[in-house]
Amino acid sequence: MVAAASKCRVCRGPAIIDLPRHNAHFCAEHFLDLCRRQVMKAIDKFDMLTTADRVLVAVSGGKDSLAVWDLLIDLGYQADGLYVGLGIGDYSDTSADYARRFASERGLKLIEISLRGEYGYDVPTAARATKRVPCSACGISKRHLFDKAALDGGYTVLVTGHNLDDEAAVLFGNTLRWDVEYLARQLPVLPARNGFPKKVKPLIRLTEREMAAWCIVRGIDYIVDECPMAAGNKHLAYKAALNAIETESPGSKAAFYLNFLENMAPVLAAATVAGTSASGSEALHACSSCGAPTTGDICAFCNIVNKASAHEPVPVELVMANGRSKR
Ligand code: Q46
Ligand code: ZN
Ligand code: ZN
Repeated sequence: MVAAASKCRVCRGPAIIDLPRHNAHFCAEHFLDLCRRQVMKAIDKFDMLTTADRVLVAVSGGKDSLAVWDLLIDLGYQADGLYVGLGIGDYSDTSADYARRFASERGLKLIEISLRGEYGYDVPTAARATKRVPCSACGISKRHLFDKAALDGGYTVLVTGHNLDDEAAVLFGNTLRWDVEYLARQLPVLPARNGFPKKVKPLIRLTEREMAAWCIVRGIDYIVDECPMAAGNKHLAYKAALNAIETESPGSKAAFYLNFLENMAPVLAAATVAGTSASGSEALHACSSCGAPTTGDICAFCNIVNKASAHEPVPVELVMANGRSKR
């Protein structure tokens, strides 16, 4: 990860990681300190959490969600985990094992929900039955179940492990299209609204690489493989483009996203309040099937449940093979 002779910026001891955007190297102890400080800074700046909150962390078994759970516990927050079994073949089986092991080794509570066991479908089948791309069916399912679990469990905040790379990639996509509605909503805190819990992203100041390093230094095992259904997802291309820019100009990725939050998000928020954007203008009412907030008669989740649970199970390989041939 770093040249042997490099020294920690703080203690001059042997460094384990170089962080070009900070123009510095760090030893294990001071790297962990830097990560904690970045999380505390994000939490403070956006009023994400207090130690009185009951926090639910959505965990996937990957590095970011396990790292954010670990960081919050380390910083003194009360946080339980939530794992949703998406039924994406071996990937889901393996990722569940990592999430369970992390929780049991630390004596933490992990709530588990199985799409197939409790709702009669999985993500590959939902993609086929609804003719959606897998990430769309998956995202609708996860968002609904995260919200429901947080509200049913009496949690005051739902945490996700989205990091700087994730948020910068989404911002890049929204900016390429000048999608003002999405840009106006791209904030690291969404306040609680009727039927929705408060949602926060404490890792917005830390990168994927830093979260992988956090897990290695802290001895956290996580699923390294990407979800097989992510192949072809535009966000991967946006991340690659941003990484190429970052290599040429360290710090660009953080400046792109964090300066958006600082300089552009307030302008968009003011424009939205003034009524120049249609975002949030559609009235929400209760889904006639599950009661969740929706603009239609039944919500997108119930629509997926209805179609996918009636469909014969579709193996992940089949959806991927068809997806590739269409691209
Ligand atoms: S799990 Fe689901 Fe992701 Fe896999 S199907 Fe797409 S959205 S890539 S975070
Ligand atoms: Zn040091
Ligand atoms: Zn519903």
